Amino acid sequence: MRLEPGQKVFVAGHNGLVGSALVRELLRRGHRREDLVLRSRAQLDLRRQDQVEALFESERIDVVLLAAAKVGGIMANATAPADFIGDNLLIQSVVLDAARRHGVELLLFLGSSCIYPRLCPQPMREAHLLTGPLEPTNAPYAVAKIAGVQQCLAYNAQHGLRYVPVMPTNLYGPGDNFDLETSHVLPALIRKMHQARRDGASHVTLWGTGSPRREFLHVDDLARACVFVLSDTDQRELINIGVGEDISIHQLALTIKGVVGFEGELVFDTSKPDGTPRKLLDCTQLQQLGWSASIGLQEGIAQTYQWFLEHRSAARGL
Ligand code: GFB
Repeated sequence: MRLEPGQKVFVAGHNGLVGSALVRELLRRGHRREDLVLRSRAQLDLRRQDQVEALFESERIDVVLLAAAKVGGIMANATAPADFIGDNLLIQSVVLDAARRHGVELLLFLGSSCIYPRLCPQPMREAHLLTGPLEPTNAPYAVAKIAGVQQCLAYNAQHGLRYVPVMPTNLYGPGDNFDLETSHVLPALIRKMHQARRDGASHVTLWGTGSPRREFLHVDDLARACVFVLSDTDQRELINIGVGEDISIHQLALTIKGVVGFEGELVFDTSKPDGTPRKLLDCTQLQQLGWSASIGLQEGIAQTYQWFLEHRSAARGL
């Protein structure tokens, strides 16, 4: 089964960074808004089996895009590990179980590049899953996501379904979380540099040494890749989604500094954790299927900064 307009598609987590991008991409590809099943967190608690069951009973859902998850940056993972493993295990097993029992044949599950071992050979291939110890700062989250990947593959094997686990690299874009305690590095640095410029501050403080390397994918590219994989291929196995190159956190900070126009110094607070030394995905499989990212990092940061300026009052964490 492939994703196509006319099907009833449940986008779980449609108000989040990934879910909102998936909705934009579905509409761009000809899906009608009235065919999308969308529920806010206040309307539906995905951790609650009774509520999820009631949704599947009331709507004849054909396809599920599971973009709802408890996510956050390095400090959020460290301070709320129970939520990161507990909420994610609940959400994914409740939704996958309900989907399967209600005859949903096609589902998208989003993992994260932190499921690969901390010292994984770079770039990281799909086959590197479960070949070594995890990064401790996000092990509870990674274990939950690994369970989700395995659950999809097991459902496919046992029930002949197409529950596709995709593995995105670090994401950013419009709708991101700009809360300095819980966000990922890219929105945090946009906000820090913006405020420093506005206040005439002499420096901005970064966490860690600045030497870890990360790969950043614009969420619109991610959404295009996900809809491509479901609509234009028969992929069922785990597949990486990235841009194919990484940069150091220090280089990222210099790029954001240039976009925002902050002219002060960068200071590194080495009492804060670095996390995984490097996370670069090998995207050969996706390229062989015919897809590659198109939004460059400088362009994507400029566009995200513009979004931040226009939505400051509404943006999460502000
Ligand atoms: O984006 P980030 O929080 O997550 O941090 P991870 C990336 C790197 O940026 C780390 C550094 O080395 C941070 O120490 N950094 C520097 C900062 N300044 C800042 C700052 O102001 N805020 C933040 N947040 N970081 C998460 C995982 O790992 O990424 C999750 O914890 C998930 O499980 C997600 O995989 C994609 O890339 O280290």
